[in-house]
Amino acid sequence: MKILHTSDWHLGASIEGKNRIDEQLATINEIAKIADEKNVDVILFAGDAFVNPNMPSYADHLFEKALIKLSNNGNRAIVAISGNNDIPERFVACKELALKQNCFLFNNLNTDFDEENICKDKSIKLTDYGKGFIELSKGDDKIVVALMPYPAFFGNEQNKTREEALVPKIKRLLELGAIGFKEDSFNIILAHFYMKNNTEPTDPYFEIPIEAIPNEADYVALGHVHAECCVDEERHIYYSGGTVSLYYQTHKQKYSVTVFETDGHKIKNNQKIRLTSPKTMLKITANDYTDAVTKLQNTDATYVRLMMKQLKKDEFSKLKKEFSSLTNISMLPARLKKPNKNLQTALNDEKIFVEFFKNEYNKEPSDKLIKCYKDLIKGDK
Ligand SMILES: [Mn+2]
Repeated sequence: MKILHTSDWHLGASIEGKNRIDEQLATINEIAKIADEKNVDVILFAGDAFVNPNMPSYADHLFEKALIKLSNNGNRAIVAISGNNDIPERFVACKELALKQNCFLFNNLNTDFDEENICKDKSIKLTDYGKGFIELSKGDDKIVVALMPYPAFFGNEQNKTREEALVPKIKRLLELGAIGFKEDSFNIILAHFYMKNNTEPTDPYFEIPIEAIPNEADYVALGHVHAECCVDEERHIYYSGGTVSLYYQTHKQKYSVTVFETDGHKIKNNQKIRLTSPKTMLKITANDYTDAVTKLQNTDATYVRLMMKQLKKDEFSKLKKEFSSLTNISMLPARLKKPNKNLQTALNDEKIFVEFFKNEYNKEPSDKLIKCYKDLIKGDK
C-alpha cells in the first residue's frame, strides 16, 4: 500500500492580521497532486490541523475542503488525529460526514463508528477496528493504525514526575492500540507528541522515550515538531514536519510530505517530497537603511521581519513602500546597538533625551525642549 504522512497544517494561520487562505489552499492542492501522482492509498495526518484553539471559523471550512480534496471522493482513505493546538471536539465536528468520504477523525482512542456511514464500495476500506486502532485493507494488503491523539491529560500532570505519570500512561495507551497489530498487516503508530530528535531542543518533561513504542510497530508517523526529522531510522520513527511557517526565522525552513510503500513489514521507496506552496517568514537584521535595502533586495522570502539597529522616520515609510514583503519592522533595543553598558547606565534621563534628539533630528534640542521633557518625566505637566 502507498502511504503519505503529513502533519501540523495549522489551518487558520495568519500574518500580521491578514489571512493566508490562498497559501493554505495551494498547499492542500499541492499535497493532493502528490497523492494523485504517487497513487497514494492512505494519508496519515499526525495532528495540529488548526493554528490554535482560537482559530478563525474559516479554518473549519479549510479542513473540510482538505478532507474532500485529499480523499478523492473516498477513493483514498485519510486517518487523522488531533494535536495540542486543536480543540478536540472541534477536530471531530464533521466526523460522520468525513466517514462517508473514507476519512477517520480521532480526538481520543474511541472508535465508535456509525456503521451506516462507513464506505463499503471503495477499493480501500475499513476491515477491523477496536479501542485505539483501525485496520484498512486494499485487496490482500492490510495496514493497522494505532491511534495516539495528543492526550488531554498532558496538561494535568505537571506536578508529578514523568516516571510516575506521563510515560507509563502513554506506554499503556500505545500498547492498547498495538493489540490491533497483526502478523500479516503493516503496523503503524500515528501519534502527536514530543520525541527526542535532531532539530528541536529537548523537552525533558514531555519527552516520550523510544522504549515506550511497541516493538511490533513497522512505522511511527509523528506530528508536533514542525521540521521534518528522523527520531530513529532503524525503527522508522519520523516527523513529517509541518506545512506552514508560523514564526519569523533566521533561516528558510523547508516543507515536505513523506511518501512510502509498504512491503510486508518493511518500507520501501521512502521519499520526502518538497512542497513549494508554503511561504517563508524570515527575520533579517540590518544596521541601517542602505543595509536593509540590500538585504531586502537579496531575499525571496514572502514575509520579512526587519530588525533594525537604526532607522529614521522617512526611511521607515520608504522601505514599506518599496518592499511589499516587509510585514514587520522592529527596532533593536539600544543596549544591542551599543554594547558599552557602562556608558548607557552613566547617562541620566536628560543625556539620553539629548542623544535621542540628536540622532533623530541631527541637531541639539533647545533648552526649552529639554526643560519640557524633564517636567514631563517628573510628571509636573
Ligand atoms: Mn503540536
